[in-house]
Amino acid sequence: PPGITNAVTATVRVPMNIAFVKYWGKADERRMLPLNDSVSANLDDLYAESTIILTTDAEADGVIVNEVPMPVGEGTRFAKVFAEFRRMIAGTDHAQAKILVVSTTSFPVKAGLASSAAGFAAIAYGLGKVGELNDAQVARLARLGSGSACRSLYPGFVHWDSSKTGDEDTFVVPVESGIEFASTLFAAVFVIDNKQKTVGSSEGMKRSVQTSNFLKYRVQEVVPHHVNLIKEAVSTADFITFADVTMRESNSLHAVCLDSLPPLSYLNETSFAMINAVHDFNSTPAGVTAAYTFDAGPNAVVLAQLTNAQRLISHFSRLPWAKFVFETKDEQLKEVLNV
Ligand code: 2P0
Repeated sequence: PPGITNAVTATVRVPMNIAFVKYWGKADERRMLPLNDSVSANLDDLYAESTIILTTDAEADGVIVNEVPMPVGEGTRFAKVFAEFRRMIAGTDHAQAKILVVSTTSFPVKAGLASSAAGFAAIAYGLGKVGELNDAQVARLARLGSGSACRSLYPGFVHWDSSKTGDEDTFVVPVESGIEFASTLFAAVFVIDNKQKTVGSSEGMKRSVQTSNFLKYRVQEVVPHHVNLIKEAVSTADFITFADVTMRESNSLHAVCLDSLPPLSYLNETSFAMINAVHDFNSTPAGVTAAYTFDAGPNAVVLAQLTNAQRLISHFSRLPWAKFVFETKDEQLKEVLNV
């Protein structure tokens, strides 16, 4: 900003991630520790870009997201992240500086596509650069902003390990061969409804922890089994197992949501039509070649191997309600899809 001279700055870009084994429930709300492990991969075309400025010339901290100033006062997640960052850099030259953040996202935040995860991951990564923090500190700052944000910091598939609870612990780890497997896949994001969700994730997971009996079974039995299966599937490039676990996980999350009281119903009729369309697609002689996953909203993310892109596009183009945007690293495919 004009007039600011005494500053240290960094600009970073961090993608949003989509979970295949879902995080749903906190063991510790203050420290943002999850009840269960989760596994995700980044959608590289959907990213947040943040410029972080540490300066003694500003009067107060400030955050602007897509040109809109955000509240940063006490009780906000920004304030929590900034306070922890200041503890981390106590005693250094920048300890007295104010923090300014200017972020933009490559996707409309209100499209219901991305939670705040990419934004907080970018802020944490940027703060890590200006504050010279280590990876564990950056991941912890991201987690404080938004739990799932900590998974955006590594490429390929990543595993957020709920058993690593110490402040110095490395709790996000890349999955073996995760970069290689991710490079064979693409994601189609189906924007089914772009209205803001009625019950946010944090509130929704709190309700599930308090009221859902099925959540206990999910945390103790279902998730550990799925984590093992999906890590093995990723490292052996076994798409069928990956797809099976991904769809079961999404269904398990939404079963817990319905088992909460009052129930949380994030999926709508079109979401279920989408689920059926993917199972139809998978019941041709080509076998299981696509997988859906839904977060705390009705929009679908469909994963498939690049080799099946054309088949998938022609299958879904026939469905009048299936408007989608593609995410792919494959330049040739981008050209074909005209994205
Ligand atoms: C996930 N979700 O694993 C799950 C699946 C939504 C459904 O993580 O309260 O924004 O900031 O930790 O990370 C969304 O929740 O919640 C989420 P907080 P977050 O991606």
